[in-house]
Amino acid sequence: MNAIETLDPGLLERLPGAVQRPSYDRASLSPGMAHLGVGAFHRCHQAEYTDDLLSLQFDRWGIVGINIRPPALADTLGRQGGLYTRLIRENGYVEARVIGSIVKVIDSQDSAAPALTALASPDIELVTMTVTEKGYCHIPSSGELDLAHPDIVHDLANPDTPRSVPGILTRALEMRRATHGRKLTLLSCDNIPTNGVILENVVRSFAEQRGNGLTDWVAANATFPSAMVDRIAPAVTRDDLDSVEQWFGYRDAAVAVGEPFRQWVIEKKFAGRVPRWDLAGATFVDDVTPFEHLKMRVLNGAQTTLATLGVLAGLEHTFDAIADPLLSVFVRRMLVEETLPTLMPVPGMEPLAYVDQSLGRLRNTAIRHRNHQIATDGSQKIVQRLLNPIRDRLNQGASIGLLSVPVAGWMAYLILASARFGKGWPVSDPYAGKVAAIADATGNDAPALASAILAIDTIFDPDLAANETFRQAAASALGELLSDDPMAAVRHGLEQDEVSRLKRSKQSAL
Ligand code: CS2
Repeated sequence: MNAIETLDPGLLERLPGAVQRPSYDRASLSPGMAHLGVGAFHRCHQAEYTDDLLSLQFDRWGIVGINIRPPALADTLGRQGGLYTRLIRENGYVEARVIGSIVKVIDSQDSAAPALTALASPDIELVTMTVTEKGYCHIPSSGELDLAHPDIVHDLANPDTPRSVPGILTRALEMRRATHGRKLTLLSCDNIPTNGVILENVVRSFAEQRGNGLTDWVAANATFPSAMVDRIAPAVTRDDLDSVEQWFGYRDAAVAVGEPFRQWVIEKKFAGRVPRWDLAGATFVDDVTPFEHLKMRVLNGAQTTLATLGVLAGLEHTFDAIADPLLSVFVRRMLVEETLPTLMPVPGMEPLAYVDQSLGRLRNTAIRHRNHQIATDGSQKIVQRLLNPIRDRLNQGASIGLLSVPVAGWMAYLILASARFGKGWPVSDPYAGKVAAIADATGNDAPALASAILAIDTIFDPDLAANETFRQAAASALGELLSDDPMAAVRHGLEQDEVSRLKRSKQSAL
């Protein structure tokens, strides 16, 4: 039997016909940008847009992929010369393409030195990043750098050997100033609100702490555009790797799987040259805010709602949760009744059509996005997905009964995982320990639990946490979610919404 071949540059010319390959001369592609956080999302999004652009307009825009956290890249992408298969899947449909835009990978998990050398190189004109919400070391409720964060404390004491994203980027900017002084665009591609502003905040605050005039240099030589990024690309599984081998006859350790839909809206705020991703389907705009609110509140809001409520209902994936008739009615009603009225007009998008398109995307059974994966780091996600729309609704004097249910869902998800409640699902969230301690100390008393969790002011801004309507809605939903019939919270949310709808329509008829 012949040994199975592994994807590498040598295999490019011999790929099966069903697999598309780069149409440009990859051997002459040189690095011009770096990316921090080479996960499934980057491989399905920025790297694919760049690959599209390179075949339309070849330029010096090869990507240097850097990981400062696990997994290591050397044994997967590294061995494959940066090549990987990107599968687009929708129910029974599969499209395969080998992406060539990553020209080099760097593992910098043990020491920041390799990352710093790459980021400080004069060849690099742009840094993009997907480092997850918590990578910014900011306080979710305020967007400011968390100076008490252990990695920030470490990095301020040891600025030459940083471990955090703000510490590494600031050190790289300092090295650029000291060596060649070239400008840099730093483009966040994470789902945090005003991601460019938050990135700029954390780098500026870190630089301020360093002193030495770095803040002025950064203000004059670096920009931090905001961006809205979108494509559902869950963590890759062994099954995905096996599928490529079965379908196409080669082994690829760095497969990425995404849905057909993709979108990228980028603020036009560049320090120098950037890739013309607008030629490849991205949109360059003056203000990303309306796009960002729409995406985070609708698509991501629906995902978080289905994830935590889905786990509580015993469901595994997003598509399982949205196939549940109750959850599906709930999530659509929540988005249409409560979320949509908080959105600004978005050029070229009809909000209701966007809701239905988003929910349609979540029904894709080939995208096996686990509810636990989306529930990961919920504390870093609920502000932009649920709490900001709740705040806007309260300011409008409007109902929040539906949006409060998934907020309680996040609380219940962490409470039930605690030793005292003992559901035993493994959770990963920087606030898991804090919520478990509250649960252990409080026991099964929903109002007391909700009250103690709402008092965490780094997540819940104090004005919002003090709002009686919100407190009551969260506490009552939490009580039901912790009961033997968790979906009662969802049913009651809908019933109450029905009552207030009837009241509203009677009033408007008078
Ligand atoms: C998901 C996102 O895990 C999560 O938090 O909600 O990764 C989501 O799939 C992407 O934002 C879609 O663009």
